[in-house]
Amino acid sequence: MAMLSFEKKYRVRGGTLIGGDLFDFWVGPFYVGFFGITTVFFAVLGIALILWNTALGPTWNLWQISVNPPDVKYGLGFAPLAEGGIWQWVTMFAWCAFVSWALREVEICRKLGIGFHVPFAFSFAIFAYTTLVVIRPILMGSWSYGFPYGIFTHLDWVSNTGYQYGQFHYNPAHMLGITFFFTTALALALHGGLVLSATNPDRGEPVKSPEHENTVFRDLVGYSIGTIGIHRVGLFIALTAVFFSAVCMLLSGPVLSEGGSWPEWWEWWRRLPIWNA
Ligand code: 07D
Ligand code: 07D
Ligand code: U10
Repeated sequence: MAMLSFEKKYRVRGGTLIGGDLFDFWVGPFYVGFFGITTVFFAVLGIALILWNTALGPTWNLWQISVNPPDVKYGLGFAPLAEGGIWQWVTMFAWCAFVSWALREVEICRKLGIGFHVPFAFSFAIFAYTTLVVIRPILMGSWSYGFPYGIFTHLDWVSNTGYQYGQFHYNPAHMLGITFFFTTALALALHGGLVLSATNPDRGEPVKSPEHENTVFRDLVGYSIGTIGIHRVGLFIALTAVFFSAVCMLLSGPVLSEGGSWPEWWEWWRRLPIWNA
């Protein structure tokens, strides 16, 4: 996108979190910054370790490559490199790369003088990842509970972990996570559709106003949340989806112990005293 006059004003020094002018410049379209360097540093180290792990065998098939967490017997200690130690280092580097990326977003927002909504949102993704590979394993006493870094193996982990609780769909926080994810898709479809319908008319037709957009929903359901409101609600439902996903995994294991059953959890409902009244 050509934004040359804007870039002249915006591409000036300042706003960095640490390091002052160090790395405070752009390479092509990318802002570099101290945290750009740390992102690249940790990403390259992590990728190198994944390549090394793959070189140890047994396959170079992209779909089957997997960096596996240590065995349960290593608990929360360091495991030998070839037996899960690499997974532990990849986890640290990945986490540092994700946090560096978030801090780079913060610096860019500071330079622009805008809010921190984008890094705030990304921090929820980091929180979900941290829940799965750091917080939950620590609460359960072993790094073995983290998920393996492989395209198909991480799917196996999700499936296996799900079946360890009988029927994972009965996990109430999982239900909330799914509901908010579905709602996010609905809201984005409505928003994308509505904006295009008003602002991208047929050739020769005038572009319509936010009044038209509001009216569609006032006529349809009696209320329009408005043009700023839809972005607030969109951010809220997306972040809430991720938040409840993290909660659903904190409940599965640390609270409802392994081998527990989510369907049985719902017995509290049948045990309510009102049914005996
Ligand atoms: C579109 C933005 C672009 C990002 C992309 C992902 C890599 C990994 C690494 C070979 C929406 C880039 C991928 C860098 C390559 C190696 C070692 C984001 C967009 C295109 N998953 N997951 C995928 C990750 C978890 C689950 C696809 C990452 C949890 C299910 C891709 C993480 C659980 C399914 C992928 C992560 C889980 C997938 C597409 C981290 C619960 C699928 C992702 C770091 C959350 C789908 C084969 C996508 C698939 C899929 C990446 C974590 C479940 C490979 C990086 C453990 C059920 N996951 N995932 O589009 O086709 O995201 O899998 O937490 O069905 Mg996964
Ligand atoms: C963790 C990703 C973080 C990503 C980061 C960034 C890069 C860079 C570079 C592109 C959280 C990575 C970036 C690597 C890439 C470039 C250049 C996001 C994360 C930091 N489930 N389930 C969820 C559904 C079942 C199970 C969440 C649906 C079964 C388990 C969501 C169904 C069983 C876990 C969800 C369904 C089961 C989940 C995932 C339907 C299996 C989790 C979204 C319709 C038998 C996971 C915190 C998420 C979770 C999770 C949806 C079915 C098990 C709500 C719709 C019944 C074990 N499931 N599920 O959390 O909560 O994203 O994770 O059947 O661990 Mg489930
Ligand atoms: C929104 C919006 C809105 C808009 C918008 C958008 C939301 C108001 C105004 C934005 C939306 C879109 C554009 C729509 C599409 C987006 C999605 C569907 C989301 C998913 C996005 C992707 C899949 C793209 C992912 C691409 C990324 C993350 C870029 C990758 C870039 C890099 C790796 C370089 C990063 C630069 C850094 C860290 C700074 C330092 C740079 C250098 C030193 C120079 C570069 C050096 C390198 C690249 C080498 C380093 C190597 C690395 C990191 C490892 C690479 C891996 C290998 C395997 C080699 O609301 O409306 O409109 O537009």
